[in-house]
Amino acid sequence: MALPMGATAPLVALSRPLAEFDPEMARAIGDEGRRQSEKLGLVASENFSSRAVREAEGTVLVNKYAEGLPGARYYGGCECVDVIEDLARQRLMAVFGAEHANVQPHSGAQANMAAYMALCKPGDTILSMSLPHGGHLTHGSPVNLSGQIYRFVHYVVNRETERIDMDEVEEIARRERPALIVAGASAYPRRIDFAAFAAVAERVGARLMVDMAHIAGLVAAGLHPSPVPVADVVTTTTHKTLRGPRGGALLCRREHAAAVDRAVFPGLQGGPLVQVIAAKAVCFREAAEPAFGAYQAQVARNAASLARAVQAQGFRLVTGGTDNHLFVADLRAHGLTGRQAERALEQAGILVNRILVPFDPEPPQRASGIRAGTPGVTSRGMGESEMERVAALIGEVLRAAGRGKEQLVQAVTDVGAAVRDLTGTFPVPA
Ligand code: DSN
Repeated sequence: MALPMGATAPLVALSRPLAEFDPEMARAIGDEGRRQSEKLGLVASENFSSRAVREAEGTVLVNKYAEGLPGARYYGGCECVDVIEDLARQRLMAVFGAEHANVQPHSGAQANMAAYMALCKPGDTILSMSLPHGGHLTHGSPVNLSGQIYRFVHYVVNRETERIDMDEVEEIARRERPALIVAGASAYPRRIDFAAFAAVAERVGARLMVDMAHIAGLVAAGLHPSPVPVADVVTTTTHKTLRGPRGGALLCRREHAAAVDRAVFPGLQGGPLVQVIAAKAVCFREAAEPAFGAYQAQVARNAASLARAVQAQGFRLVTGGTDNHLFVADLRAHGLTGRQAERALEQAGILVNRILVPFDPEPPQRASGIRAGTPGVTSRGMGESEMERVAALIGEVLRAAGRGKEQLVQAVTDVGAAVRDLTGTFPVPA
């Protein structure tokens, strides 16, 4: 980088490239890039953001404080970041047809807490999906702040169908009279009937919040019914199917706008991460393009194809399949825990995560299932024929893991080579 003649020592020091100033960190980041590229990432909540998204995040915006909202900040010099945050808000509202948006939450967890804070008082009853049945930690788990501030009660899936049973949701809602009902999940492979949730909420006098973090990309593309017209507040992350930077956002009806904005700041957060807001705005622009719809349709086709092929390998899928971007395989019949399966697959370069299946007898550290999704492999350009190959590789590793150490070592060698071949053919976005 060209520095002015006579630049002072501090300026010279602050202008050193990362690789020169901190080679140890540059190497670690480079290693992570190689890992992402060489492994087959099937973690359902991960994706590969575009170069434009990453460029927006790695900018001078990291230098700016901007507490408050566009036009009403607590710092001077916010005229440029006001433009950035307004672009993000407007684009997000346009993608989902919402009346109001807040793009400041640092994460989905923060967005969920903001929604509770906007709609409830401490101690209020909230009805949400049980975590072992596909819900989320921030939907009232006792180890999460949400479960400590509010009185959460939970619905579970039906034992036979493993799907949400709206009659049971209504029965609990009538009994418990929650102030808020939460719909949305992090490991539920089926379409969620948000309109039915809204009807129950209306009948029992509750508000409805939807956490659409996992399916936001599918919703944006019209491939999953949108919660926005029927929910009081919708929360999301921006990095899963939506394929943006890591972060959160809220959408709501105009009547809740002030409460939602106040809950985010000053309720929960201080200065927003303006560099992430800029990257979110780029992601929302991508989400408005026709290519994004085609990508989401391929995510869903790939998930259906991978799920079918894994099933054909003899594995039981929770609910028998998928309507969205992910599936959950129950490994109990194969004598494997989720943790054993996750580890065996990782040795072969295939990344999934262990997960509880409905009515799981195992604790979460072991779990009986694995969750896999297709947002990442679809961003790499893989299609249905690759999904069939991936399912065969998964089957080979898991069958070998069930047989014993020696068989697993051989399978890991063979499958590892096939994974390297596949990931070499389908590179990650530059
Ligand atoms: N941790 C995310 C997931 O994997 O689903 C949800 O926050």
